[in-house]
Amino acid sequence: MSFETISVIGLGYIGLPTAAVFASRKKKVIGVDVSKHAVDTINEGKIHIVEPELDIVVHAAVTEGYLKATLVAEPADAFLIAVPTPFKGDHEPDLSYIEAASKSIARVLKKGNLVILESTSPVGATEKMAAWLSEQRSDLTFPQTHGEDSDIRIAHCPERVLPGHVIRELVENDRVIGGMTSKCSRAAIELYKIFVEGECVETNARTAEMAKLTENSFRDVNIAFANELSIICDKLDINVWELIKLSNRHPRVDILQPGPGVGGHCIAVDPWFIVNQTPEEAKLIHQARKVNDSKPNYVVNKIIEYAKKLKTKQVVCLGVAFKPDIDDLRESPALGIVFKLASLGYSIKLVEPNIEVLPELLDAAGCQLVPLEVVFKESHKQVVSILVAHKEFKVSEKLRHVSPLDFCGVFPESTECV
Ligand code: SAJ
Repeated sequence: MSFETISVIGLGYIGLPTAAVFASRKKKVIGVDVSKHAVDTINEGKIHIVEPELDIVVHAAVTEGYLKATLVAEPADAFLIAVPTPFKGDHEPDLSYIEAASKSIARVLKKGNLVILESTSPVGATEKMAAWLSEQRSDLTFPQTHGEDSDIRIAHCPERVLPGHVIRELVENDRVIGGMTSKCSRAAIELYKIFVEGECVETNARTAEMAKLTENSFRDVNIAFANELSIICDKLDINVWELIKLSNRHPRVDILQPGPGVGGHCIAVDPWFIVNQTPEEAKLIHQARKVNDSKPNYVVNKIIEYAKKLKTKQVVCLGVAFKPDIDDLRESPALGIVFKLASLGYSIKLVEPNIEVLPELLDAAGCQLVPLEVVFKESHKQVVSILVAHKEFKVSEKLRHVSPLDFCGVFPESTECV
């Protein structure tokens, strides 16, 4: 198959880098998004999200004429859908963005096209997407009814890149390619081989969907284990960081790090897709979610306990991002901790080296963004707690000496670690 024009639907954290990398390989790329702001920004050669190196790749792709963004889908040889799959209600996956994206491309589909679902999805979502496409286009044949002879090829190829390292990981990581038929898989492999230097491994769509959910659930369960250990160790007066370091010296043990909870848009979301589909069976995965979701509350209680000891209502929180060395505050456990303390009448100062202006909601909650130096003034009259292991905190000798409540092992040898 020849892929000269590639369309990417959804120009967010995954779609935009993917579109830009295809364009950097001199393919004509049409990016489609419902946000006029995103479309206009990209067409100016700029980006509307934060990701290292992405600005350079997008700028080059747009100025050289290989990438353009539009609000309405146009014909192409291959379509990649990379829209969000959040959950709604009681952790039920919300496929409405995939449905809307499918309907938006159905109109321009033609015989020989390849459609790929990249969005992290519950098992069966690719089949649903195929059904939505076929409902719209009864003049075309699809793999669910015509197998290898279908006019349209369909596959699920989940993204697996780590925010902050997207451009490198897109190229270097192996890809799981799950076609609805073997011909579909082979077409998708050919497409990804345009820029993927890792291996493209063939499977079916359902296994590919489950592989992605499994990877993130594995990480969630491992972090839950570490978080549970941290609570047990606190009770037994053991330094959890030392404990994990020692245990990890075993050749077959590799425990992750405890923290104030699990944030971001993936690890805290994807395991629910498995729990939602198989609630009776997914007991461990469900319990891990509960352990990680309850950790911020545990942290709040530890801070309150310490504040009572110091007879203060002043708390300094170090870090608000959802993980170290990024500026992304969305779905951050630290944010939840800060809001809870503010609602209980604590006066909160925040140190977040990765942002310059406090988001409105934090401002409205009475929080103040301050430089790290503030911590060293009257530190005995305030609870200093580390919520994110940013590099700026790790190198501060002065910070080590104020004995902060360290919830993420910035100073692992300290006895105040919890
Ligand atoms: N965290 C811990 N302890 C650890 C590691 C992480 O508490 O030892 C916390 C982080 O602080 C953060 C959360 O977990 O709050 C998630 O961070 P992360 O770095 O583990 O993962 P994400 O959400 O940035 O990216 C994950 C990655 N998945 C895996 O590593 C299996 C990435 O490869 C996926 O592409 C991404 O999810 C996604 O989009 O699904």
